[in-house]
Amino acid sequence: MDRLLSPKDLAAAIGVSESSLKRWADEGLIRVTRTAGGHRRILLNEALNFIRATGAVLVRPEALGISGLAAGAVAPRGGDPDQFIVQAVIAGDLAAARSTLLARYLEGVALSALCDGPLTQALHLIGEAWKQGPAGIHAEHRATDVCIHSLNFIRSFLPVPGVGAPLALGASPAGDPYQVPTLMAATVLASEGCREINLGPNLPFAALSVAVAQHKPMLVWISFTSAEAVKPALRELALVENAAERVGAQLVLGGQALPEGPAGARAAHVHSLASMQALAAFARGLLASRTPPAQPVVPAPAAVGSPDQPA
Ligand code: B12
Repeated sequence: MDRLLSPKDLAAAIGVSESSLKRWADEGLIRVTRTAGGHRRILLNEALNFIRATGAVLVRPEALGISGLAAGAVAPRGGDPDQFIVQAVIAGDLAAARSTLLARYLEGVALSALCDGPLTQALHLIGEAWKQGPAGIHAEHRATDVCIHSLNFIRSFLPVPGVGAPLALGASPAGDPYQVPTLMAATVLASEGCREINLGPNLPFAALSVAVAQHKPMLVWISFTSAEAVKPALRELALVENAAERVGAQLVLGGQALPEGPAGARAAHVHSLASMQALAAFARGLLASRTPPAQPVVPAPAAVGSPDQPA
């Protein structure tokens, strides 16, 4: 998202004066670039990070120029926005699903919570529909597509990780056709500051092992959803375990088809986790153990989230 906003655009979007916005920029609270003529400009992603980090309220979202964020496209005020997302995914209403998801993300809700919450709830509910015959199957495909588009939409607004950011790489095993859970893992890890490579569904472990050796990630994830694919995959898991160990990567297993219970004789670098929030917390722990603590660069929410004060 290379779009540039003027301080006036962002000020209008969050209901503060242009002079306050310029002051925050000059104090380094929000990063700006300068035009040839010396005017301040703010990258759209930077503006969204600022809104999310400070808890600023979007009073005129249309000023950001993101189509679909305007009132009417997102959950009506007073309603439960997560249930609005659930219903939008089930109904195949991409515009409503992705806009409300972005609005929730900008309110400060963790992407991992949105994945574990409304997106998964919608897919689980729709999973009952296929039992009622062919009419339900097309709805599964449509809901899957809505989730994929919505996750990629959010992905395009995430902070861009630096070239040196740790890498996470993952997939679903051979015979497992499910696209959403492995995409969720990738997007959640990106939202935690990782570079990510999602190799998608139906990937043989021999191929995953080669990718691990080549890219040397910090973290490898595998998502198991298909009950048929999980048993043969687990018999071959040693291939990926060994590849991960050789490059010093942590291997994280998850998904509804993964058998519950103790990991047995699994190696210390192999972990089973139950949710996207657990994956996010695990990644945060790994990242914190590798990088020095960052200095806060944004003001406390009250300083910019409240209606404007004179500059
Ligand atoms: C969409 C869908 C399909 C689509 C997939 C489209 C696609 N390209 O992705 C299609 C139509 C192909 C399909 C096919 C089939 N499906 Co289907 N499908 C679903 C459905 C509705 C959604 C799957 C999904 O994306 N879920 C969303 C994910 C995010 O939810 P989750 O897996 O619970 O993930 C959470 C955690 O497990 C965890 N997690 C997941 N991965 C990872 C990874 C890591 C690293 C970590 C830490 C955590 C983690 O975090 C997630 C968020 O909280 C499910 C319903 C359901 N309950 O999930 C049925 C479901 C999985 N399907 C089912 C069945 C029976 C089938 C079919 C046999 C018949 C059919 N419906 O046509 C075939 C078999 C396919 C195969 N080869 O295995 C059953 C499986 C029952 C079982 N256990 O055997 C389900 C549960 C439906 C049901 N209620 O009966 N399906």
